[in-house]
Amino acid sequence: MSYPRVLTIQDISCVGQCSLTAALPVISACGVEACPIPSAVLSTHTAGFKNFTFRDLTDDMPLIKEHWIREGIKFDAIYTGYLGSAKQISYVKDIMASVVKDGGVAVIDPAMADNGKLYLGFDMAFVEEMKKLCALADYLIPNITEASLLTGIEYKTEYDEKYIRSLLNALTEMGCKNIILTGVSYAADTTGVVIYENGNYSYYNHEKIERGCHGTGDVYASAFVGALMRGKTACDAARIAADYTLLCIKETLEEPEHWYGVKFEPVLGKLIDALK
Ligand code: PXL
Repeated sequence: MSYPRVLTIQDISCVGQCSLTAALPVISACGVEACPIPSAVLSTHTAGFKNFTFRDLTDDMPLIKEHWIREGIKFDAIYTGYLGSAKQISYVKDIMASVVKDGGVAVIDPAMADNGKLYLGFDMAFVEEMKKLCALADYLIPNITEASLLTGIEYKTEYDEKYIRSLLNALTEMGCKNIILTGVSYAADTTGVVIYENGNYSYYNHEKIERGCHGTGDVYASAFVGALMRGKTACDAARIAADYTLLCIKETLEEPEHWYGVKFEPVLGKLIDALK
C-alpha cells in the first residue's frame, strides 16, 4: 500500500478544531490521502457553543456513493467519526460495503459521548444503530463512556483492570475485531490506552493532564488511522497517536483562553517526525 487512500465520514464543525477540520490535516500530515464525506455542516461543535447551525447531509451520502461506484473509486480504509443521525449509520454501512477495497480496513470511532454522558442531540436509539456499525469494525476506538453505552455495562470513573477487560470482552462479543480503548487511567497522575489486538491486551501509559480539551478524541483517532495506514502496527499507531494527542493538549493549555478546541496544528511536525 504505497499511497493509501482513506475515506473519512464525520461532520464539519466550521469552528471547533474537531471532526473533519482535524481529521483531514492530521491524516494528510501522515502522508495519506484523505477523502471526506461530510455527515453534516455545523457552524461550531455542540459542546459549549449555543445556537449553532446544523445542516444534515444524510441525503447526499447515497448520491456521493453512487457517483464513486460509477467512477470506479475505491478506498483502502474507511474511518468514521461523529455522525449526524441514526439514519446515516445505515448509509455508512452501505458505503462501507460498496466503496472499500476487498481487505480494506474499517476504523470506527463511535463519537457520541464522554464523561458518562451522550453528546447533545444523541439518544439511545442512536446508540442502538451505532452498535450495528461497531460490529463491523476492524479497529474500534471508543472512550470508556462509549464502551459502556455500547455494551450496557455500568459506567465507572473508578475501576480496575477487570472492569476494563469486561468492556473489551463485551465489545468483541458484539463483533469488533480489535479495540483501542482511550482514557484508561489506573493511577491519579497517569492515563493511557488499552489495545486489544488479535486476542492480546497491552497498555500504553503516559502522563495525565487533568484539564482535557475538546476534540482530542478526533485528533487521537485521526493520528491512529494515519499511522496505521503508514504501515505501523496497531500498538505502534496507538502509541504514536497518544504521544501526539498529549503534545496537542499541552500546546492548548499554554493558552488558557483557547477553550473551544485542541491546538493540534503547531505540533503536526512532531507527528510527521514520529512516523519517519
Ligand atoms: O469531537 C466530537 C464532536 C464532533 N463533532 C461535533 C461535536 C463533537 C462533540 O461534542 O459536537 C459536532
